[in-house]
Amino acid sequence: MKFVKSIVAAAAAVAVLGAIPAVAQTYKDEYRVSTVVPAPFPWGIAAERWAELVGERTDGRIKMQIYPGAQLVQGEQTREFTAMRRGVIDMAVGSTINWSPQIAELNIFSMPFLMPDYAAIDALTKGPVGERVFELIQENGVVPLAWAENGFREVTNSQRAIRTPGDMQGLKMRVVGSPIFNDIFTALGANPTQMSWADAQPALTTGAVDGQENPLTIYSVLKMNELGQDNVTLWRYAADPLIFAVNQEIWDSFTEEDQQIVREAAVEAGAYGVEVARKGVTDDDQSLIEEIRGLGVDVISLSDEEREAFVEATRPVYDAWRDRIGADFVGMAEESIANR
Ligand code: X2X
Repeated sequence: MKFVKSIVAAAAAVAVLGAIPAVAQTYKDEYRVSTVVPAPFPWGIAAERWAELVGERTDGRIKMQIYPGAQLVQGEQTREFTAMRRGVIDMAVGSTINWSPQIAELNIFSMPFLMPDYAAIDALTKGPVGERVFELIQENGVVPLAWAENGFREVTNSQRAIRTPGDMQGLKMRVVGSPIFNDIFTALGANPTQMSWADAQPALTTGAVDGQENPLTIYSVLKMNELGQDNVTLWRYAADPLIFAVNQEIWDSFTEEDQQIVREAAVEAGAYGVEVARKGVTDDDQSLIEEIRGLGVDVISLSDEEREAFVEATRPVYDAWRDRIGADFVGMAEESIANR
């Protein structure tokens, strides 16, 4: 009888304990999602799609609110990853460039002229390099879910057409937040200044800088031609994928069902984001490039030979950063690209 009683008591305890997670399942009023640029930039579109899909599929249980302009870190986009790790930011769709100060391996996508085409970007994000990057992010206390894309970063300026490294001589260039960009533009003879996106826009408007580098989708949404950026050189020297990620504690607070919804929505939004980011700027579809030419902008496509001169000029930077990032990891990337 005693035995039966204790079984009943144990069963009751299990029932109560079992019920606790469901009862205790709480949600925040909103989950704060950080991005640098909003819609209609492809980056913002990808983030919005993620939020929409999650909202629909959780019947509003998980409400994601997008905070563009890296405003949750006062515009300092290179602090986004740390803020997400600490829970100041719940979720983010972030550029590999902006998170590279915390995870050196993310500089792989900024290695000059490593990725010649879109298949090369895919070979990295969808292969062992991408897997390793996700492991590293996870080890840093953030849950990575999916990839999207900012795009190939093309160089623009207000002064002159750029066809050779010599044309870059002395140009004041705004560069993004990893020191590898300073090294690349210094090697090319330009005069780089690192600044946030928030500071870059006024700097371009006032002419404090001569030029910048960003995907053509960014150029076109921002109408950079109206800011005097009427020389564009397509050189595909680097590209930044985007990563969808969630703070670990927030992730752990979700039920398995919710986790699955959030992850699948990120994968879908990421695929859509890549599609939008590549529209009009691929070998098969040059419509955005033509549209920009139509505005009277000088858009130069480098020949292979011309491009090679830039590859040569930045080779010492590539070699130095191979050591900083890790020779094995860079070798893995080179191999994935060679076999794409
Ligand atoms: O700051 C930039 O140039 C941007 C918007 O492309 C990134 O956040 C990497």
